[in-house]
Amino acid sequence: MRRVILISAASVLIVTGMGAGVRAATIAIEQTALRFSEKTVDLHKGDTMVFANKDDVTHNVNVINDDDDLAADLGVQKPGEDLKYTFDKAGRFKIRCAIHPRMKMIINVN
Ligand SMILES: [Cu+2]
Repeated sequence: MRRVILISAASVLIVTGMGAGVRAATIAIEQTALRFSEKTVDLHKGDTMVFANKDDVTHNVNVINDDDDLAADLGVQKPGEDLKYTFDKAGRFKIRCAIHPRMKMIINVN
């Protein structure tokens, strides 16, 4: 069973694995008004991020690793479309929109 955690500016819900061990989580954030809804998100290895485009414009999420190399180009993301990316490696990742340079956030994977 996978858990979905929605983080929004209004509420931050953090659910940690209890009892039967920690399972990979899915964390959802939104792209709204040409911004990511969180500046920083902390993940565990194996967790999946969902980027939900709530804007009426196309985005293109890039994942950039600590060496400033492109780890993933998630491609064209049309309005209303959700993208998913699973972080299998630890590190600090910069998330950028290739179309809108001011859209930035950080994902720390431990
Ligand atoms: Cu964009």
